[in-house]
Amino acid sequence: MPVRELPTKPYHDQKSGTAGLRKKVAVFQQPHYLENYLQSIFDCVPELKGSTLVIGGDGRYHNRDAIQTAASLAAANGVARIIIGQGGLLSTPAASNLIRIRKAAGGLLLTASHNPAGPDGDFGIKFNVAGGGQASESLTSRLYEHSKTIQRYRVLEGAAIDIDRRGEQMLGDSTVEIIDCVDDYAQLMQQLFDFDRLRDWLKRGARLRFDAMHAVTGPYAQRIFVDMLGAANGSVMNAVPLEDFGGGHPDPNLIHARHLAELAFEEDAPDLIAASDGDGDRNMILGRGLFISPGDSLAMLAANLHLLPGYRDGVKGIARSMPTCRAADQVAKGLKVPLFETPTGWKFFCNLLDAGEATICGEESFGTSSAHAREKDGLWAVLAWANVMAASGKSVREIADAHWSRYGRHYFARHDYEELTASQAEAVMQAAAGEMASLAGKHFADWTVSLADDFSYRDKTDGSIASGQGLRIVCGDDARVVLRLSGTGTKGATLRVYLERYAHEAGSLHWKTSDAVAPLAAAIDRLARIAELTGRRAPDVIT
Ligand code: VG1
Ligand code: CO
Repeated sequence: MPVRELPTKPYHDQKSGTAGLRKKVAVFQQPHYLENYLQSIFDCVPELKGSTLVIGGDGRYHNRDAIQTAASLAAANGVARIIIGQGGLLSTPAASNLIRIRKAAGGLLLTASHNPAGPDGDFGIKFNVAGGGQASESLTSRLYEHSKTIQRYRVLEGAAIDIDRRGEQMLGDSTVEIIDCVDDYAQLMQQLFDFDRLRDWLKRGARLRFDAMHAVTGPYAQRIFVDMLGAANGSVMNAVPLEDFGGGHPDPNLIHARHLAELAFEEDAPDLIAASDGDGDRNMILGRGLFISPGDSLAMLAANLHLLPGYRDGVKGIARSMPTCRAADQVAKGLKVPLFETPTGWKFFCNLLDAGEATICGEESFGTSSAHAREKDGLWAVLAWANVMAASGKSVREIADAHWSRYGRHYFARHDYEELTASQAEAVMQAAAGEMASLAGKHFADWTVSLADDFSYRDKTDGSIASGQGLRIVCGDDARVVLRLSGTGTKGATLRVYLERYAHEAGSLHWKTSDAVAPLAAAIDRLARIAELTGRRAPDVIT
């Protein structure tokens, strides 16, 4: 099979967002669109030549075609070994793990996460570097710059591989290895969690329900929960990955997985109810009659992590993205370990994890994970909760109540205004930005502002500075509002408003979240003139 160098014309929109390049499928299907981006990766990351590359995706529409293209470019660009998940499937955390254990020089993760799939849906590609973490901001900007001038790409003519047949095949001079997508990941989970105890817990009657939402975690959950741990058949719902995710929206939150919230309030509800997203990096946790917000989940897992075999040495540090509520800060204080506050996006945790400074990390957007990988990990979070329950003998409700009475409770809600025009979204951000300089010391809802700024972050390891990461209005420990624009959407602009309120008096631990944050929602609406500038009466999604 000859290597061909083909001429191409650059596209000018191959700029990564919060987590990779995400576009409508039709954009990716334009001539040479994917090839251009892939060739930019091979040109900007010369270490890939002669090395190992991991390729896998969340199984969405266009995944299989894109994998053929990626393998052909990889072989033509001199990658020595290409490891691909059977059927083209690899969850994002499993891909991160494979890059680590196989000492790959990088990985191509074909996913648009929780965004809907199908011919009219979204597609995406994320390049992860050696060590398993997402490409840094500086690398993604180099890729973007390169993609704007690219003139040619290399392919292996007539290349085709059988991605369903396990074992080795040759592709030109490269070895392609098709592997079971679950094996290595399941092994990693066994090292971190007490599988005997979990098996026993389930045998003694604990009940688990996990919704894979017809996305990538189905085979992982089925293998781990049912085959290995002995959970009842039917514990895993929607376990078969489908190209269109069954027409659903695999974003595990109270809107898109409302059926799980309803299940949690049924009389005979399972003990632990959970879900993951399209590519397996997000998680949602519910107990009987109770939803655990992601910020609480991070804090509660951090407080209980020492109960789990993989974490007997305790927690070295906790990291959370800036908009994530500050529940974890209280735990860090209690454990006397550092708390790191980073910009939105998992890539900002990677240097802290590499340096061994953070053991557990989390984002309000249903992301939690630990130093075992360099991505957030949905099934890890579910197993961690199950293991804490099994080890402590407590229910989700008991764990939460004990936590809140010790540390206080952070009520948190995120209000999203979707598909705004860019100018509407900018107008809101500017209206708020214009107020920031004069806010300190003023009243905001029922509180007094202690700090108002535009968040920026300096990475201690590489000295890079990420600025413009969100406007925050902080009222001491009591309340906080953050405003930022989404970096993952593929249509219009999305404004995110993050509302947080802290309560620690005995009578204040069981309020309804929407009531608790209502004064903050009203105050930010006045300050940033959200309704007036967007013409929206209410957010589109509240999580
Ligand atoms: C969102 C979330 C962010 C998360 C990112 C990728 O980004 O807010 O916390 O890291 O999605 O998650 P944004 O810029 O739209 O707010 V995933 O599961 O899509 O890889
Ligand atoms: Co995801």
